[in-house]
Amino acid sequence: MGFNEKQEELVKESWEMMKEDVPGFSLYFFTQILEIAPSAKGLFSFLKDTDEIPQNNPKLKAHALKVFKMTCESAIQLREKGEVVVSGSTLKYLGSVHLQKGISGPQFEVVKEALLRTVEKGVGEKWCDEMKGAWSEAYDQLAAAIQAEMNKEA
Ligand code: HEM
Ligand code: ISQ
Repeated sequence: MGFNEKQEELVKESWEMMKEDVPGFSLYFFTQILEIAPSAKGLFSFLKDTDEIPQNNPKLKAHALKVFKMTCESAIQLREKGEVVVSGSTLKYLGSVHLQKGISGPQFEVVKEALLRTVEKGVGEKWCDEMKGAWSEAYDQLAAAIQAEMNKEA
């Protein structure tokens, strides 16, 4: 399903607000993932040797940033092209990373919920159903593309 300009605008606008505090929101994003699914902790190599979620772990920050950015890109492409186009090699790579980690459908829902909570916190009172819908759609399309790649490879 394509995206309209309003939806793209909403995603871009909220991303601009979140950029102000990338470390903070990365940490919050990750905290939410673990709150919803504590067992996910063991999956992430950068958490293996710690008991706590590191406050300022550069790897965690970089990873979370990529996820946000990709979801944003996904939104922009949905508007421009009507579908998500991640460059072939990136998608292949993401497919294989997540396949190797044994990530499945329900976990994609966990990350989605955590992402939405993070955006909600990030934009404060600007949060609304339309914004939630736009981020949901952008994420779902991106997740579908990754999962399709995973299925191809499996
Ligand atoms: C790794 C994005 C969904 C768990 C990664 C990386 C990216 C990414 C960019 C880093 C690859 C690298 O640079 O090495 C995404 C996106 C998702 C998604 C865009 C959904 C649209 C998920 C889900 C899970 C998950 C649902 C399940 C909890 C992981 C794990 C790694 C990873 C465990 C490896 C981290 C490590 O140990 O280095 N993901 N991901 N991802 N992702 Fe995701
Ligand atoms: C990798 N994949 C999905 C979500 C993530 C959140 C934080 C860090 C890494 C991630």
